[in-house]
Order: sequence, then C-alpha cells, then structure tokens
Amino acid sequence: MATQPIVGIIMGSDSDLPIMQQAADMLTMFNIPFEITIVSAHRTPIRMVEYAKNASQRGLKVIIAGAGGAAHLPGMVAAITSLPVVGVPIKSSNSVDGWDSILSILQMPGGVPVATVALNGAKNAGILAAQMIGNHDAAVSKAVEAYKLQIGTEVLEKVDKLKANWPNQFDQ
Ligand code: RP5
Repeated sequence: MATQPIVGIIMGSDSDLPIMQQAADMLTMFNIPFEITIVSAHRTPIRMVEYAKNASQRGLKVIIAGAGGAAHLPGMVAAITSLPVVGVPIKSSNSVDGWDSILSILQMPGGVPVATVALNGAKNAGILAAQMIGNHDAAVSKAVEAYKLQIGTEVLEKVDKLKANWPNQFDQ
C-alpha cells in the first residue's frame, strides 16, 4: 500500500525535472512520502488552481514549486493555498540569466510569502520542507539533525586532508 504523500513537488515543465529531482532525493533520504508532478501556471492554469485548492485537503503539508523564466507557479500556488510554499527558481531555456526566475518567485507582495531558495536550489528546498515536517515529526527532525552533523563531519575530513598536504601552513 502506498504511503500518503505529505509533500507535493510540482514544476512547470518536465525540463525542470533534472533540478527538481534533487528535492525528491532529499525527501527520499529523510524518508518523507511525497508526490511529484508537472503543473504549469501558464499552460495548465486550471490544473494549477485545482492542485492548489485541493492540496491541503489531500493531506499535503508543504508544497515545493519550481519554475523558470516568467516563473509564476510558486507565487500563484501560494496565493491559493494556506500551505507553506517553497519556491525553486530554475535557470531554464527561456530564462535570460536566471535573475528573471529568481525575482519572479522572490519578489512576492506582502501577504503572500514564498520561501525562495537559491537558483536551481532544489536540494535546499527538500531540506527546508523536511525541517518544516520535522517540527511535528521527531523521526524526521532527528534525520535532519543527523544530516547536518554529517555535512559538518565531511568538511572536517577535508580539513584533515588539506592539513596532511600542507602541514606547515595550518594553525587550526
Ligand atoms: C517554465 O518555462 C517551466 O517551469 C520551465 O522552467 C520553462 C521552460 O519550459 P519548457 O519550454 O522547457 O517546457 O514555465
């Protein structure tokens, strides 16, 4: 039996998938059930409205929305649902330099927040969603804590490697 998804990952196009996959990978790592699909603000506007309207009732707790160029999907979804929306700006084929995607998602009017991560920052979107879920789920919270310790340990291992190669250039 499939587990009820609690995070919804949506993107404007299948061309966003290589980036959005990184959010899915993090949720998988934290053992959080999620769904993933394509919802386009411009090409399937009615589907977008329906998705946003029904998301909470279907049991979702967080929505991660990615889009590029004139990236209206995260903001429009946030306008409709009361769930937290994490926005992922994507440097897509129709994006001039990425700033168009960033600003379309970031510069929301007061009252309609979108938690915007870095350009192509779907990995952090997955982690941020996990942290939100972790507020009410001790196992997820522990998994996020363990992950943070692990990335710190990885840095310290790199410090040791550098130190081994440059023994006289290190004072820490
Ligand atoms: C946006 O347009 C999508 O989110 C995607 O980032 C971009 C390009 O879409 P395709 O032309 O590759 O389908 O709406």
